[in-house]
Amino acid sequence: MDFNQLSLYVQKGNGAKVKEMVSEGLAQKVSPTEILNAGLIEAMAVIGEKFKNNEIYVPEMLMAAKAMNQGMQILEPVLTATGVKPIGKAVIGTVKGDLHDIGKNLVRMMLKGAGIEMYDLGIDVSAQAFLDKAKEVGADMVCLSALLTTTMPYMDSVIKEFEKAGVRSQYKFMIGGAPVSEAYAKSINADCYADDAVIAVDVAKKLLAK
Ligand code: B1M
Repeated sequence: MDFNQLSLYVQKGNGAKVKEMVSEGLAQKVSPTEILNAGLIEAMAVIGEKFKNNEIYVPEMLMAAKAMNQGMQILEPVLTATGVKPIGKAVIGTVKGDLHDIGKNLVRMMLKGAGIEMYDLGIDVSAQAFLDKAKEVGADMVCLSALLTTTMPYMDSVIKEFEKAGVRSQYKFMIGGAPVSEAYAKSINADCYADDAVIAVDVAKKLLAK
């Protein structure tokens, strides 16, 4: 499979071609993780770099993201296929003010594939919405994603909302996203930080086993 070509189609925002190539790859038994990493995620790294250097602007970034999401839709059933009994429930969302959802969707898919029942609140999610959903579904974990340095502090507000409601100790908090770090997680009293979606699975399993 030509991963470079797949990455170029994502970068150009050609969703139809991305879908076609991902489907062909799966039919040829190419590893879904390899398609994801070498084709799709790689493209977003290039796009991010080009945006930083003012070579492209928000509309191009948005088109690439849409094409990436189309590819991920084809990969989702393969990545989330699981025969295991549910090991816990988690609510996930991108925090208020933040519209980035590709990383969050990946984390959701991988956790679902690991047997965790996932409730996805989407993007731009308020602290109150996280709290309401966690209570409603009886979640074990709350997963927060942020991609902007300006929205990352809202993770603290979410945890504080749970503290204010007197229910903080009933939930484990996992946080992640490009600007987030282990040190930041500690500073806001989150239970853990995961660097990427694969690590998130390990971390979540350990947390839920406690
Ligand atoms: Co925006 N954007 N963006 N963007 N965007 C970044 C994040 C940026 C780094 C680009 C850059 O300057 N190089 C920059 C942020 C700078 C900063 O704050 N430090 C930026 C900016 C500035 C902006 C706007 C402000 C631009 C503007 O309007 N002037 C604007 C903000 C809008 C808003 O949110 N309010 C904006 C808008 C957008 C689009 C809407 C156009 C689009 C998003 C579309 C979508 O998501 N549906 C977009 C995109 C696509 C990007 C880049 C290019 C790609 C993000 C991505 O999907 N990466 C991004 C540059 C980059 O990341 N290199 C950029 C691929 C994805 C697989 O990785 O999301 O990091 P990631 O997720 C990883 C890990 O972080 C981790 O696991 C994931 C999988 O391995 N992870 C978790 C994520 N969440 C986790 C949760 C966990 C655990 C791990 O536990 C719960």
